[in-house]
Amino acid sequence: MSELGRLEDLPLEYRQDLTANNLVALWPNLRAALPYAIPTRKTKPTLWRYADVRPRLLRAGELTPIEKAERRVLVLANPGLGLDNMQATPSIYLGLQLILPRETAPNHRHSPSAVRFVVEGEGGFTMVEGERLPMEPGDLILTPAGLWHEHGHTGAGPVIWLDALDLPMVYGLEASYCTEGAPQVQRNQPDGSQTRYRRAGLVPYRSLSTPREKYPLLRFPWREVRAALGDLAQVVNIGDLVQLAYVNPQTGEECMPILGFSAIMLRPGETVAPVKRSASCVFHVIEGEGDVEIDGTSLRFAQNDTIAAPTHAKIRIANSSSKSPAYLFQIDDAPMQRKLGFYEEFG
Ligand code: 1HN
Repeated sequence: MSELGRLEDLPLEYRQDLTANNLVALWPNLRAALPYAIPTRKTKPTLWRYADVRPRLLRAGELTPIEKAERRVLVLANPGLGLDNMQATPSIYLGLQLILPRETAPNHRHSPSAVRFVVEGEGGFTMVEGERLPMEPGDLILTPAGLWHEHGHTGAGPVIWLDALDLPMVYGLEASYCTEGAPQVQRNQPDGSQTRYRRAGLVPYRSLSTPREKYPLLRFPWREVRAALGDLAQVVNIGDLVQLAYVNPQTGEECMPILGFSAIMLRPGETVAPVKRSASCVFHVIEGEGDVEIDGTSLRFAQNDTIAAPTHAKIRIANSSSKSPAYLFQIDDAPMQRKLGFYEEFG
């Protein structure tokens, strides 16, 4: 491997002339753009403690009425990527959103795709294209690109959920925008997608002869995901991952185009070392506590905490309880990387 020429090796007059003509010599920059063996990663292994975020989010509820916020969110921003860029990883936007009783977050739709993972509270709902989806702790709700969505809260006490969006990608492509709309009229069966599609291996008969819906299933109830993980745990060897992916029940493929979603169960006392991957990822702790090690950085996690890991990271996750399982919600950008043809696992 030969040493590449440096910028300083070029005459000043030539460099200035290139600049004046909007030209850049590649060779002094080539190794930065294309490092050997492993990408340059600015993403820092980062943990946001729910105990730190929650009081600040509730304070936002006092300081800023919903009308002044549209969406009342504190963004989980990775310090390695610059807080203003609002990236948990290069591809994943994360925020914790608060809605208070009787508030509504107005109807809109946009080019980025979003999911909501409910963290606490009862009585929240999201309306998607006229379908009212209840939001119970642990539920995953999809609001894909282009679909109208609004939120409301008819219960008591705060409702808080984790928003995950592919915003960094869509914004980076200068393609992120939104449209506002009048409040939706409820027109579908409430929670109808879930009623029709939630059982793996069973789909509505009519769906076989009608055009594919792009997003047939919009809500994945935690109660059922948790039970399915418990069943899977009976047949997976200790130390192997008990992990279920949230997919489109008609195609079996990832349920969203850019970001992927899955749930992991760690049995009491279990430690797992997921295969090293080219995808960046986030873990949100649904239940339990333990330790995660990301590229040598150790982080202790508790319920509702959220953790970001860079691409190509070496990860180890340990459930520190010898009595109770731990459950994690995982977000990654593997769907996008697979589509773009460079997804890798380094087994
Ligand atoms: C959005 O539409 C929501 O609908 C939340 O609740 C957070 C962050 C960036 C762009 C759109 C929502 C968002 C967002």
